[in-house]
Amino acid sequence: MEARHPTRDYVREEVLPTTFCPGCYNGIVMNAMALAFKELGIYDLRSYVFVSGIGCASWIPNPYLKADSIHTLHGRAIPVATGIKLAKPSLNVIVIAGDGDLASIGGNHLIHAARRNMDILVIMVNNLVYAMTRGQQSPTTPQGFITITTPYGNFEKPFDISRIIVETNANYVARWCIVNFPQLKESIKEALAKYNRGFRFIEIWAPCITYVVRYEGKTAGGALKEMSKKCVPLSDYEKLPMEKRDGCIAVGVFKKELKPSFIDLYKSYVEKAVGGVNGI
Ligand SMILES: Cc1ncc(C[n+]2csc(CCOP(=O)(O)OP(=O)(O)O)c2C)c(N)n1
Ligand SMILES: [Mg+2]
Repeated sequence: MEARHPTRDYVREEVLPTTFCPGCYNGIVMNAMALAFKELGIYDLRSYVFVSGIGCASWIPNPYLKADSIHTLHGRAIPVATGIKLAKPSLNVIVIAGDGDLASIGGNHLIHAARRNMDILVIMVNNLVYAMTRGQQSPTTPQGFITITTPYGNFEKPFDISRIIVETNANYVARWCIVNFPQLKESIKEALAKYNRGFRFIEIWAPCITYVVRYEGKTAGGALKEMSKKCVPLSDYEKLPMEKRDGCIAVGVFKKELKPSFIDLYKSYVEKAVGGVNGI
C-alpha cells in the first residue's frame, strides 16, 4: 500500500515545494492544521474560509491549503475575516498570519475583534520578527534580541499578546511553542470543534529560522532543543519566582469559554429590533 502523508488531502501539491526557507517552522504549522482537520474527520473544507495578511506566515493558507482562501492587505486579515463571517455566518472563518501582521499594523483590529468575541479563529505565527521583509524588529521581538533594525540589541519590551487577549472578551486563548506539536494540534481541534464559537486565538511561538535562529548562529535542531527548555507549562510558570520567569515562555490553554459570541448577540438584537418594528 502506498504510504500517504497525512497532509496530502489538504495541501495543493501543484504549488509545492513551498517558498519557505529550508527548516522554516511554518511547515510544522501547516501539518498541525492538516492533522487537526484529519483527526476531526473533516475532509470537505467547503464550509471553511482562510484569511491571511502579508508575510511568510500568511502563505500557509494561501496558496498552500486546499481550501477557499484570501490573501488580504498587510494587517487587514481580521477586518476581512469579520466581513466574511457577517456576510455568511454559516462559514467557519480562520485567520493565519504573523506577529507583524496581527500585533503591529493590525494590532487594533486584533484587540477589537477579541473584545467583540467575533466568531473567528485567529492563528498567530509568532516568529519574533518581520520575516518576509528580512528580519526587522516586531512588537514581539524579545528584549536584547539582535535584529537588522536593532543591531545593538532590542531595548524595547515586547507585547505578551496571548496575555492581552486573555484580558478581553475572547472565548479561547492558547499559546504553544512549535516543539509542542501534539498540544498545538489538539488546541486547533478544540478551537475548531468543542469551542467553535466567538473569538479564538492561538499563538504559536516559532522563531524565524533565517532571521532569528541562523542570525544568532544557531541550528534549527539546536533552537528546538533550547525551546523545549524555555517553554514551560502555565501551571509551572506561575510557580516560578519573578526573576526566573524572564526568558521562559508560558504555554498552555489560558482560557476556554463558551460565552455568547458576536454573532449570537447580533442575531438576538436583530430579532429584538425586528420585533420592535413589527410591534409598532
Ligand atoms: C501596508 C504595508 N506595510 C508594509 C508592508 C511590508 N511588509 C510586508 S510583510 C511585512 C511584515 C511581515 O511580518 P509578519 O506579519 O510577522 O509575518 P512574517 O513574514 O514574519 O511571517 C511587512 C512590514 C506591506 N506589504 N504593506
Ligand atoms: Mg513575523
